[in-house]
Amino acid sequence: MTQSILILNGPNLNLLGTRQPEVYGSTTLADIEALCREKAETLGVEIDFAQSNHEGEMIDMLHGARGVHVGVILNAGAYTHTSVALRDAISSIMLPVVELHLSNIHAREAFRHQSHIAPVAVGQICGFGAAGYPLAMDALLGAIGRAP
Ligand code: CA2
Repeated sequence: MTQSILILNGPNLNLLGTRQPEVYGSTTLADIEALCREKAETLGVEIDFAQSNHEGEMIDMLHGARGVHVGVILNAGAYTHTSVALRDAISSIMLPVVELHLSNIHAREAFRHQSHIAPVAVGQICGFGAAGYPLAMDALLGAIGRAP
């Protein structure tokens, strides 16, 4: 059976490409989804590409990933810096999670330097804009032992 990856995007990422292009680029979330679908084809995997502005809904999606997806790529947006609940959800699902950010969160405001996700993620990719998504797909498959 074809392996599947959940690519989950958090709050405000639906607005990509409409505001703050100097920080997040001019690529829209639909462009990023297309990029991920192209990459998925070359890797021979399926993807479920999702976005939610709601913490509880993101937790439900993470819980639902068990037994369906082989791992998760998570851009949790600002919840990265605030949500112990998302961290606990990641710990509970026993699936590899790659933390992803468009911007380099370590080069920005101090409150963005802390991630509740990082300690329970297999790794973090940040600062490469939309190109980080296909990088994260390679990294996740590498982490589960399915090297490109
Ligand atoms: O760099 C990233 O990917 C972030 O996860 C994006 C979050 C931010 O809170 C994190 O610190 C880093 C914010 C996403 C907001 O996206 C917007 C898009 C267009 C206009 C305004 C916000």
